[in-house]
Amino acid sequence: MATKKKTDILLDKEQLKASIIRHLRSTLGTSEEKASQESWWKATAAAVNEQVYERLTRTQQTHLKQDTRAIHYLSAEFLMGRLTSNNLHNLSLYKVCDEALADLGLNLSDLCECEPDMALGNGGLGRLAACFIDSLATLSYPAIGYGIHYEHGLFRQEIQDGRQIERPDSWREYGNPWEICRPESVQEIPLYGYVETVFCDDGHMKKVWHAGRKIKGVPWDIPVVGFGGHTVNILRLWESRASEFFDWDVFNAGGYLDSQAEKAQAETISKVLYPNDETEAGKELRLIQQYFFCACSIKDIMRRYKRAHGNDFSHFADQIAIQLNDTHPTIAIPELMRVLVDEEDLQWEKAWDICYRVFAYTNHTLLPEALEKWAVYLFERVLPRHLEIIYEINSRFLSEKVEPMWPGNDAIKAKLSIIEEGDVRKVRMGNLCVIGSNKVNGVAEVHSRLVKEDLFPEFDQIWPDKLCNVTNGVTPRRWLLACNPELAALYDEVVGKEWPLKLDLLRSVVKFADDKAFQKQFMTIKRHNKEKLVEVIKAETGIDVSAEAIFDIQIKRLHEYKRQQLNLLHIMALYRRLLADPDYDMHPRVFIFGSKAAPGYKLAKDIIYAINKVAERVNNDVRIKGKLKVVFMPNYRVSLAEKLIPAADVSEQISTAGYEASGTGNMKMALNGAITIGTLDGANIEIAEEAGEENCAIFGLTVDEVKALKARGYNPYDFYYANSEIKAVLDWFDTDYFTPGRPGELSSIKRALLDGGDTYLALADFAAYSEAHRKIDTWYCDPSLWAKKAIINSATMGKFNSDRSIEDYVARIWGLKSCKVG
Ligand code: 8GP
Repeated sequence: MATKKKTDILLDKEQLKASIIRHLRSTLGTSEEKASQESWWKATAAAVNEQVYERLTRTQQTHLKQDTRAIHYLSAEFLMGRLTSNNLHNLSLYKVCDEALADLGLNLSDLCECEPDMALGNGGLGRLAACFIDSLATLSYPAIGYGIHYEHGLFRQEIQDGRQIERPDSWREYGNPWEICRPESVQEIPLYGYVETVFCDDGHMKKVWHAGRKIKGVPWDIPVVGFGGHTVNILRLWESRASEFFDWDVFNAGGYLDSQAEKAQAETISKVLYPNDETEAGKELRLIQQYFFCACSIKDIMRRYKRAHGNDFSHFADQIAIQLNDTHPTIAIPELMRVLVDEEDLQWEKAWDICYRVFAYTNHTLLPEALEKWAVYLFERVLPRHLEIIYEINSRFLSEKVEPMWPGNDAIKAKLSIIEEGDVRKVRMGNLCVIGSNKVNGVAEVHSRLVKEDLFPEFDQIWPDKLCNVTNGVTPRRWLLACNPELAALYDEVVGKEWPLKLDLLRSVVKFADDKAFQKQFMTIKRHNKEKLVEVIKAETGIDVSAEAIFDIQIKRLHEYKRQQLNLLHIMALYRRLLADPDYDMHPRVFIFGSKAAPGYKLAKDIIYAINKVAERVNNDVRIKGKLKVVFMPNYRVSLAEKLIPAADVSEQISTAGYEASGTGNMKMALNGAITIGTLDGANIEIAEEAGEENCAIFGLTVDEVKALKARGYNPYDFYYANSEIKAVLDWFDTDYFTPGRPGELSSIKRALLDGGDTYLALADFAAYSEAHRKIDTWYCDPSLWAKKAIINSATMGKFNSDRSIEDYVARIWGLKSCKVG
């Protein structure tokens, strides 16, 4: 008999049961008779952690011994969701745990519901980071994620009388079994103060930053279990605390209360995630958050490097790669320069060469309001030494790169400079990122093209090989294996059990797309998932929907460019058609939304209100015979997405072309057999390439047409007067039809679409969108045709495995070697 490898999972059902009970008693301090569901969940997590920790230690030992190059993924957001089912799946323990708990009279899915989501991110960018660290561990790459241990993640959304109300999210109020505090790796971070120029004995000049205060950074490690359970990497999140350094000074001066204030201030830094998606906040606290986690992470990276290489920095850039997830961690560039030049006494040129080779930057959006800029006066106060360093980087860049290429061209210099001139001078973090990184990537083909052509064209001229593409991906472990167990089991049967690692294997399923028996199996699974969602909808909203209907889902942050308002206009148009003709020919449809709006984004919140008000009216109107339902699911989050996505028939991906960098919900829904109704934007283009355009409902203006229309001068009134349906629907917003007794409550939407100029061209795309929906309806009425398209969509999404994205990063940017943990 073959002997088991060390990494094999050794637990059987009885052992797991015994371990859970042992933890229930000795870790949770309770008994089988008294234990709450929550205690059982934590005892289960503790039992699983025995497996996790052993593998974590083994991984760290292997990485230390092999001393290979590692990637450090710096991100202000990691939208992890829940970890229990994910960890069980990745350790191949899910089934055995399910059975062990059943023996104990418990249900694993119910226990999983006890776990609060780790919502330490806003949306796409944060969820991408979570998928990437899953893939890095799965592919056995030495990697560490660095971020912020927010006490409060993204706000919990309540809906009161149709309006979004934000409530604090307290994900770790009662403890989180998946995190480990590491007091042995605490860091101290300077802030404020002044810079002194010191002349050393040997005559050379040195800059010394005298900090005004220091903040303690306490690391919390979340183990990241790769699929197969061999590699367990970590996600290290920094929590801010008051440092004794400062407290004692104040305390000794007799200012106990002040010391309390300092403590509160220090702890404020990691208190809450900024709830902005794609817009910058420009607040001092946010700059400090960014510096805090970057400085802690750079210190941590230095400590590890020095453990192996001492003060010899000649190998630094060979050993260390740092990925900047958007501009939020840009300050890591001048911070590494500061450490190398001021603290390690490297010459500027040497330090810059190292920095340049270490850093790479991913851009996630073209929206100008997302490119971060900080007032110079703020920088000077909070990070005085960094401002000097940025000036030096800028002056060398302008004289060495810009002047030779565009001699005497001040306009280009002004455009490319890290410093923006004006009433308030500003530091442009995007420019600093491009100048300080050896690679810059966009997140889908079309987005990367626009980054090159529209956002950074001159940088592309200076460094023709710097700008590149890595199309996003999603982890098939969470987004198919765990969230859609029936479909996963079907794929196990048809293509074997390797597909969660090699998603391309699903392509062989295409040959069954016409097979009636397979279609039946596939659509029965979809039906089951829809029936489960019917229950969730009822429980969460009280709304009755039928699984007979087409489930049409738009789930993503609320933003005008994502065009939930276009979806709403079309729903209202359908409602009108049904009122005008109760026999209007359409298959029953349920439109489902899940979306949070940034708390300060008034129009986005108005759109949520309008969706809810239209829903109320439509859902209770007996005249339309239940043909149309509208559901707004409150508090959209990862764990809710896991229930919605497997039940989607139609995936709404309707951004104005050129604005959605990639999208990743589009990939998840198609993978689970939904048909995309979408514009040729972001990764939709690549999805349509893979699935075949005939299997998607593509509509609307293309990127080039959007540009051309805007250049010609777009006037939404042209569409308002030319299309009577658009006019009627828009005029409806001014009445009290959806808000009885309160006319005008929804008028802001009409105003934005007409007088506001309809920035995102909803009216221009309306007719095409409506036509695409008719096509969807016709397809659905032919069950075999629909099943075929759904199957092909699911089977052809192999490209969008985040493992493929990671291999692209490795090949194009990071140059890592995988490091098998034995
Ligand atoms: C998002 C993009 O909007 C989305 O298209 C893309 O799929 C995702 O990033 C991952 O690449 N961008 C953001 O989430 C974003 O810019 N957020 C920052 C302000 C927090």
